[in-house]
Amino acid sequence: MTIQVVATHPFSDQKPGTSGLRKKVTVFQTPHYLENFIQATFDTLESCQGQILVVGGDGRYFNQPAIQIILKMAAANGFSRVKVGQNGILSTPATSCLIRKYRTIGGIILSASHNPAGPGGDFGVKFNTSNGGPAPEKVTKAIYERTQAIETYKILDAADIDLGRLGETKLGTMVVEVIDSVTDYAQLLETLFDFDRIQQFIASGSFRFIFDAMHAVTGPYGRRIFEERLGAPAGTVQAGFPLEDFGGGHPDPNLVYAHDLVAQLFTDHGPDFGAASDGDGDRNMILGRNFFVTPSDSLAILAANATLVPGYRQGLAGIARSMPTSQAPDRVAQQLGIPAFETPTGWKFFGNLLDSGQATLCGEESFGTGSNHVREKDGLWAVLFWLNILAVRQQSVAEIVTQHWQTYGRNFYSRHDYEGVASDRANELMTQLQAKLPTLTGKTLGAGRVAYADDFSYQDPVDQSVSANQGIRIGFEDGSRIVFRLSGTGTEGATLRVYLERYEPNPQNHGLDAQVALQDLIGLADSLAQIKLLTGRDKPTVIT
Ligand code: VG1
Ligand code: CO
Repeated sequence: MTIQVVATHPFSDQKPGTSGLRKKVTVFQTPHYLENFIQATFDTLESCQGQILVVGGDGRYFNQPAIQIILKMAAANGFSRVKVGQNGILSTPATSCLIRKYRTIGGIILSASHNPAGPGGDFGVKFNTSNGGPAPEKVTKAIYERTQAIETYKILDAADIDLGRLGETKLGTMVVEVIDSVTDYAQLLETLFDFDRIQQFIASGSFRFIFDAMHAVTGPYGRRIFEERLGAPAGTVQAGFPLEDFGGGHPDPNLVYAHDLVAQLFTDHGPDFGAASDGDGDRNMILGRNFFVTPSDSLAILAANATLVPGYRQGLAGIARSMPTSQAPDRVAQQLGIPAFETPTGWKFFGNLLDSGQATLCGEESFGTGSNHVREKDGLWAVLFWLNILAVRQQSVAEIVTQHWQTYGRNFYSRHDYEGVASDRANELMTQLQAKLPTLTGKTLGAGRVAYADDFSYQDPVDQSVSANQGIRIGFEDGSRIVFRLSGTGTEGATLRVYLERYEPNPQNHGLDAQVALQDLIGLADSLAQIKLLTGRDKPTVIT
């Protein structure tokens, strides 16, 4: 087996976005495209010699061919061992767990999360560093710079590895270790939650739940943990086998894309609890019977109930949320007397807070919740957290949430997405909005006075790095907010995200539909940003 040094040329578009490099599959299939990005990633490491790497993906189309290439490149670059999930399957949180448990130099996750898969769909590459978390901005910047200067990459001339067979194989001098995709991760979760109690709760027969894996990566995890370990009846995990095209669906756990699950929960005789995860297993949606829990409320409720769960019995150090996430978790932090952090969008910004022990729970409005057990958001972890709380409190999801609102008030919240907008239109919208910002503070708009209007800039409290232009926020004196951002995960055109939030202390009004409660802010967002005019759309593509 010989090491080939292949001549290549830079591709101008290899800049990672909110969560790794995402492109159409056909782009990744362009000769040298994947190889360049992988070599650039290896080149930014201090040394690959003798190091261990974790590799896996969400099972989408091109996952296995990409893994074969990465294994041969890892061997040629001097790694001593690669741990790879069986059949190429590793969820994002499971990868994070493995990197930490086996103290590897990092890991590569092949996923475009919930973006559609298949030959005409999307593919993605994420690099996680030795703490198990997504590469911070300084690393993704270095990788990008390297892609712009690359001239050669190294690859071993060898046959493909059988990824279906557990165990070790040699690739040159490197060991490829095909591992069970679930075991290590399931063991970690077992240390955090009261599995016996959840098991009894399920066995009691008074509680029924379903989990929708949406034909994506969490199928094997859900079947092993919920059905085999916790004894939930067969069929609890739906769409539980990963498919290369995710069954033609869009594995984004929200009210729009998880319609099969939603239809089963929004009936009077449906299950008591329903949950779904996304393509790579890091997101979660939580439903009760006829009840939707917003991700922001979910974070707040997990925080408020954390001491009911063994892994968090000793209390929380702090709670961190992304800027567009509602302020509901801040109210819990205040009550608990612990710090609340506000970071830019993307899990990489939680890394330093978790590593330094300042935050225990983190969350994003985009159906992402997690904790210091790994360095990624974790879909199944959130579901188990809820199951543990439900098993202890023996109340319905709706009761738990409405009681939470009675204690803390309700932060009405919604996100309106305008997908597939022409990039120049979206940029114009943001530019004209930016230009208005200095004139807004102190003005009365609708029923409220503007307390601040700015483009969010974050200084990391640990390494002092600054991330500017992280979203336009308009905050009102009563705590209401409108936030505008352009997505950093799409592969076609632009997606405008408008985040709306209003605080309501009065329990008499808590039953309102969020869209009704936020109606004034929705109108205001349009008049401020000229959304209809500039996007040419009269309504959002997706409302969550
Ligand atoms: C979106 C979400 C963000 C999340 C990111 C990755 O980013 O808004 O909160 O961290 O996806 O999630 P953007 O830039 O499109 O708004 V995942 O599940 O794709 O790894
Ligand atoms: Co994801």
